[in-house]
Amino acid sequence: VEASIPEPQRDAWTKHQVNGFKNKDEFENEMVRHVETTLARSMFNCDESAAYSAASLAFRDRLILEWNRTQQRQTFADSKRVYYLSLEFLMGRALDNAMLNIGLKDVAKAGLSDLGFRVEDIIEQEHDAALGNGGLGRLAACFLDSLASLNYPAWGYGLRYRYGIFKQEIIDGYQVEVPDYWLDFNPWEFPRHDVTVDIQFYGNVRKSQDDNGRTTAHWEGGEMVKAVAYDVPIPGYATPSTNNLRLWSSKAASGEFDFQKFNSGEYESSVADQQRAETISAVLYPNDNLERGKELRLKQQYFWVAASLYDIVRRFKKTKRSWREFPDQVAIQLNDTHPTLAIVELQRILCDLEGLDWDEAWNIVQQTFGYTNHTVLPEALEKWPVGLMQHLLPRHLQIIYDINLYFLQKVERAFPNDRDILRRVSIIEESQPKMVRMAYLAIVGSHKVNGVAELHSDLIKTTIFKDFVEIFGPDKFTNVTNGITPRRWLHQANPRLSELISSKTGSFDFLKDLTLLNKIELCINDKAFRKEWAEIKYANKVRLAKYIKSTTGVVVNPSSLFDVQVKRIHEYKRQQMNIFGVIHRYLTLKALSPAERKKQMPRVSIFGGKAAPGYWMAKQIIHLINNVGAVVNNDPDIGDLLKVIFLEDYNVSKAEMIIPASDISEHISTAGTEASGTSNMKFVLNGGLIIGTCDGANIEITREIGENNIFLFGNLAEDVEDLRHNHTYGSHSVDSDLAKVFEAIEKGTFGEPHDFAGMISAVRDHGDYYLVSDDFHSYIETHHLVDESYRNQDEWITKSITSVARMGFFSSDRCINEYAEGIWNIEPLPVESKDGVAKGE
Ligand code: TH1
Repeated sequence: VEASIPEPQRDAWTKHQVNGFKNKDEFENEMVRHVETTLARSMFNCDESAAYSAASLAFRDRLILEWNRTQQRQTFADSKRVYYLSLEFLMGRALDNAMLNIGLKDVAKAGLSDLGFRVEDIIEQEHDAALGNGGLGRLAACFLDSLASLNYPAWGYGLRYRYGIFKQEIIDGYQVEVPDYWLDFNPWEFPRHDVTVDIQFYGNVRKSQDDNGRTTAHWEGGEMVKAVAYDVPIPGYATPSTNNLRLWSSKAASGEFDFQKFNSGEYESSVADQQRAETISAVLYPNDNLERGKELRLKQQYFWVAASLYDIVRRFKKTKRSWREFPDQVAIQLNDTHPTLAIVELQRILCDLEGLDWDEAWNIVQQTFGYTNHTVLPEALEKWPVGLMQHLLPRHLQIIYDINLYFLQKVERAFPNDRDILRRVSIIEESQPKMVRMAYLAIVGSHKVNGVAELHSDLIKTTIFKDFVEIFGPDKFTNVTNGITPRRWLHQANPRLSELISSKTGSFDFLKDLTLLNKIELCINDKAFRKEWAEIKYANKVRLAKYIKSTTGVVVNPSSLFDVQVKRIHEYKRQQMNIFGVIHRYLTLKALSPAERKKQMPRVSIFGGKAAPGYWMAKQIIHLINNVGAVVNNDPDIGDLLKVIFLEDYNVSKAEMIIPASDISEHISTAGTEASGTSNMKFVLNGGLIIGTCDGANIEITREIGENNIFLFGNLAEDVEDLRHNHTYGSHSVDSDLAKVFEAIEKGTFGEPHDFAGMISAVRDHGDYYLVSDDFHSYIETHHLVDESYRNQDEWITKSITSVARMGFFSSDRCINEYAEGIWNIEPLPVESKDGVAKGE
């Protein structure tokens, strides 16, 4: 049905066009209106929470208008769009970001002040949107910010989990998980009850033949679940472009209840059906860099992928183009292998539903998809049992077998004398049980495969995907080094630093072109600038110290060297090496005379991060950190010389406070294991130095900022294999300093030694897979260098300013432009702003 208003009535619409507030007065007007009508409250019961709600609703109204205009503009332009498929979007808070991107934070600040509130307190009211685990989910969020800011026609597609990543509490030194129910009041999402897709599971496949002998597959029976769209507006910075993030929520397909069952008295089973359907989008799997192969996870993946593809295809069909043009209109990026079934689903739509023949369909599929790999850890590479796939998605398994057959035939023709290569590259692993290798399927079904930092992209080409480079040639494999959005990670997290930089560079243009930061290197000898630089860092440390006092009760001295490691707890990230190093420092301090002690550089070791609930070793690490803190922080011999802090429930909004307060941060993964890392970029951008291994993006950071400005240590990726081999077959003994640390733990210095036996034996008795002992000596030595360097504050500040000046490369804007040009082949859509000036390229 045509829903457009007829021409004669349109005048009335134009006359009443809504525009949203533009100044303080109009903002206040909107605030009061929302408090009194939308929220049904008044000035007599408007607390900070209500003020947050009203302010968000006022900003949301503005966003919706630009969002509608952006969508109309994109539809009208009819150009190619990119769809970013990610199971995780770690968005954090939206209000501050909306204020800054729209450019009305000052207006809001003044308006809120008139109404009796401080803008900082109101921003603090918001609950983080935490639909992700760590780096992979936050990367997706940074990408959305850049896509909108650069005016690319782009949509994100994800799942609307009812529970995001759990909240972490620390009780008696142990991690306790609490569910994160975040949807109570969420002004940033719009339910689209009219945008739904029915998703099929289970059932069976029937084949029919037409008069021409053409066979068609029919997927029949099974279960239906309904996908309902929820849309989240994504504002660009300093542009009216507002893109869409569409999150799918699951519901029972037959309305509220199965009425027949309900009426016949089977209340319980009809409610159970409904609950089973809603379970699909109920909870985010809390594993980072680990795949556990649960059926519900596969259901989530197909549910989200099928709904998204239906939506994308529906949009394409409206353009009435021929299928051949699909890849000219649509680019789909797979954020890791989690959405790989999209490849199979598009092939199914084209062959089974639209009647294209296999080769033509497969051509379209391959041209449409790009696949980003984020890890080489074997335990994170997705594999699904063939039996499970057969049961849940019978038609998809057939298609996977056909894709594999044609692929292997091609390989056989190209490598006629190599029997083993077929076994190695087969999408089906011939194990017991047989498994579908999702990364291989993703490679075969995409036109480009990229890693996320140079070292990582090189590693995948020479290790896990080596055979595929031989088969497809090297051009299919490329690198796009990760980036971060300077809007959130500089301007929002560190407003005073952003202000100072703008005073020297002449404007806030560096937030759109981060390479402009290089201008501040010219101010390196400007005394006042350096002083202000140091004062800002100190003020950020004071703020963090206050937070530490209020949440842990521990008083830390803001003049100490703040040493931060905040990220998911994982053996490969080596928080265990850090805490062993802290224990070594403690033992060393204890052995000094009081006079010698006074000469040492005071430190605060700050940890934060969640352990996956089933990751026993990671939980032991958290426990040890807390126990060490309990001893060290209360030792009168030590005082301010060493404090050990574990910050509970590390998340995006806490990162925005912690990162600007760091002097040095730790990025110390075993070489070759951290694909990129992105917090390393955030710390340096905020004037913190880093200590790290030659891994992931640390290497490119070093290249950009210069090796004098970073503390690198440890073995190289190329040596890891040999070292591991020696642990197993050669003579191998634990580093002598580390042995003393183990001795102290085993004596009971930090509580019940038995609690930490696993951590010690992993290094001493089980091959030290993560090379903690191999790197320990150089780690400790490098920390001495850090202490010495920090003593010379003048030198330290020079390093800090120089590093920030040279961080331009790590903007996610650069990263998105590389994807757009090298993988998606899309252009930004120029925007006419209301004053008639064209923005965007
Ligand atoms: C992370 C990588 O570990 C990290 O190095 C990288 O900077 C980040 O992705 C962004 O590229 C990954 N997170 C996950 C999460 C899951 C599975 C694999 C990875 S890799 C669930």
